[in-house]
Amino acid sequence: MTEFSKLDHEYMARAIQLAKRGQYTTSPNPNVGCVIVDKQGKIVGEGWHQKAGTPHAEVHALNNALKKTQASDLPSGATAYVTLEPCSHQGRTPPCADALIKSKVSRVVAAMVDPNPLVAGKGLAKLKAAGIETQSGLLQVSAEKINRGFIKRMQTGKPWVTVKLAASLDGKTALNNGLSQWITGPLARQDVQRHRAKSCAILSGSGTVMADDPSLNVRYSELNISTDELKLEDLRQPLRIILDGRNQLPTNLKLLQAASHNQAGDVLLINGQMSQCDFPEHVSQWQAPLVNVDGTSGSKLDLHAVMTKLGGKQINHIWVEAGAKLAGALLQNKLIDELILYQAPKLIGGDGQNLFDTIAIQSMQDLTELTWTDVRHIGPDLKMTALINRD
Ligand code: AOF
Ligand code: ZN
Repeated sequence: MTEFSKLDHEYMARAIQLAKRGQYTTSPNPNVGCVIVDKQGKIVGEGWHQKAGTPHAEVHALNNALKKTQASDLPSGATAYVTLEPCSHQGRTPPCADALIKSKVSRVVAAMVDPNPLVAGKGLAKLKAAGIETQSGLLQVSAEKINRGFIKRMQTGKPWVTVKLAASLDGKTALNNGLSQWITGPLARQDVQRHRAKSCAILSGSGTVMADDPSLNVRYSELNISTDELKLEDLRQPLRIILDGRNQLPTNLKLLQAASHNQAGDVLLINGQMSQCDFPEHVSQWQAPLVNVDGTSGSKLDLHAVMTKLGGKQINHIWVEAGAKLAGALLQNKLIDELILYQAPKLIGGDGQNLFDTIAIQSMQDLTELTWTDVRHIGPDLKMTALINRD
């Protein structure tokens, strides 16, 4: 096991902080931060990845160091702390390993190895072969947390799936007549806007969009965010994916209308049969394979195939805002990674709608277990975050 000093931890923590500045903008690329420290332990350069297709974190940090020191070379004996292994491949930009070698850093510390098969250890090996001391694994758990979607897609081909639910204290998402707006308060809805903005795509089902006619977009003013954190011109609208197995969507829905000036993302309709409707340019369709599901009548969209398709479209992180049917189907297919529940201090009673519509289990061994990762107040409501336990 590599030993790291207290200062090593501090510099890497700073690099992770910098990486997070890209959380609204780097997709489908990972969030990466980099700190360059001189022999005396002074930070001489900082950088983070801002947008796919533009320079990586290491290049920004190296340039920043040269600018700050007003020298043509880095001070000798410098260390680079990077939250992800430096890349070794020629992608949209040249390999960062080469840039680090050229800059004559003495040591490179990475928080984690890059799960991208194009890199996967080759970046660190290249640095080592050039005589640079390399280490990996410092603050790895924290570094993994900021790129869960990217890591999952690289390792499995499927996106990370977060399901958002809003319910009353008695766990009901709507009255039994279907009315649900608004159980939770405005601050919870603002928080949802931020999650949407960080996601690559928002997924919903035809039942929900027919009932609520939502826009499923990000509204900059509702993010209540400083321009330091995100500028209006850098806002990305997530792809809006609607599952419509039975081709029942009417064409007059808000999200099927022509989107104006980057106010909403493109729409991908996933259906069991291609619809013959003439949709505006921002709407595309994909016909998913169907499967027979035990215990239900008829066939359903193959949700595993759907996720693999979306992974292939470089979607790292999906934010699901759907009803109990789709949430239940995702749960039964073991496709949910994380759950975010906004719970209002209200009681609905009666036979209001449940969070998940699933077939009844017969044994305690079949129940789904989760691990709470965060609980906090959001205005009058609670926000609870949990990961689904994997066996
Ligand atoms: C980033 N930012 O700071 C680092 C990355 O398409 P490219 O050329 O930008 O390459 C993207 C890949 O580069 C990415 O998947 C990851 O494996 C690696 N490292 N990527 O976007 C960075 N260091
Ligand atoms: Zn790179």
